[in-house]
Amino acid sequence: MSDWDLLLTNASIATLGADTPGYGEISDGALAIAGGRIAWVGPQADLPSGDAAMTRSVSGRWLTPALIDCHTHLVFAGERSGEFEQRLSGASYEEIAKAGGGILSTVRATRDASPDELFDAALPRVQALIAEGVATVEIKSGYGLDVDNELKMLEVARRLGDSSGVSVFTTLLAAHAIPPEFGGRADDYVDLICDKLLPEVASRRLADAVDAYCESIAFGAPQIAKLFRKSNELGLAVKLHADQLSDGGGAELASHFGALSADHLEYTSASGVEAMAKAGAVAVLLPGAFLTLGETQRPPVAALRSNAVPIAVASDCNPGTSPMCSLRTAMMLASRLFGLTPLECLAGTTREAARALGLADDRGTLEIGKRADIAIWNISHPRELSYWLGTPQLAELLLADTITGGQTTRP
Ligand code: DI6
Ligand code: FE
Repeated sequence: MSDWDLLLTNASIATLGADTPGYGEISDGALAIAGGRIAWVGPQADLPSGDAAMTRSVSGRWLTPALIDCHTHLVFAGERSGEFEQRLSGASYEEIAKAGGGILSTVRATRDASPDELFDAALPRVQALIAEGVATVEIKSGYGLDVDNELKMLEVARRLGDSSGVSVFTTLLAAHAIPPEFGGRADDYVDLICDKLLPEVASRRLADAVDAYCESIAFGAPQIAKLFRKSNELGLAVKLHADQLSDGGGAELASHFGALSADHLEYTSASGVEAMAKAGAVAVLLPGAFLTLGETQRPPVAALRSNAVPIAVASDCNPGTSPMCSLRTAMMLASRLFGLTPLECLAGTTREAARALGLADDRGTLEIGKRADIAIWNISHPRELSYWLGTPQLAELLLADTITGGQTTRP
């Protein structure tokens, strides 16, 4: 038995370690992996003695934690380019939603699609993320809006993880829109979610968390409070689409229920940011939706920083507001549109994205004990990852499961 399954040498390393300043840069570094976990990392000159089943030089390339996309809606059928055209001619997202388009148009297409059709449509989206270094993807339901179709979406999401090799974490977003058959009866729909869908999802362990859309065109605070209370009772983590189009007190609401994250946040107030800081909720910023909607109100980045709220960045891949299957693009947009530094963007798609999924102890940095999902890059500095647009720079994505033959433990 060797001490290590794999030893990488001659590496430039950005550990993104929480207690290290900046990128946590190590030049002339080495990294050892055992049982799918990082067993040692540091300057090669300090490498302790040990033998490795395999040793590979990465020829000076950069290693970072594999990227994590912590907010996607990438399981869906159809597309909504017609609505994009309508918005370019002046229609608003809310107007289109109120006229029965928007999310409900994707609901119709998704209900009509078989599980295989949904899977086949979504797999290339997952593969596009993998091709740019993503090893962990969160996928939400929310285009089924009834028991069978929400379960169908979650099952397809789980299957995507099983067949693509990356870790998929699923989120029940049944409270995304009011389904047409519940028109004018949103409370009854919330009851259906709480009484039927949530218990079934929890007992079948089909979702890792519960999300909701807090907005005047979707659900209000009392409805979401009921849903979150039930989720907490069932031991499911919560997170919230908060303050995207207006300040609906979403950041405060999410914080009150101990949410892992509050996402979007363009209209979040100072008190919302303070509530998040107290609750330890991650701010997930979604520049793809900001860009696609032609939004001008930016999330309160300065307040998030001064209150030390952790900031993550995600693709929000969805057919309505963020038709973008690229986390690298989200990083570049987050720096240009929101003023995040390239370091914040990389931390936001590794360490802080892991935190947003409740996985801070498990992955997202290159530190001893962390899951060995590692991206190897053809770059000369990690800031480049938030600079190029649409430029392939991934040399290799090393997955813990590939090294262990699928035996890496999952939290
Ligand atoms: N906010 C978003 O940006 C997505 N969901 C949400 O609550 C949009 C989903 C869609 O328009 O299909
Ligand atoms: Fe979203």
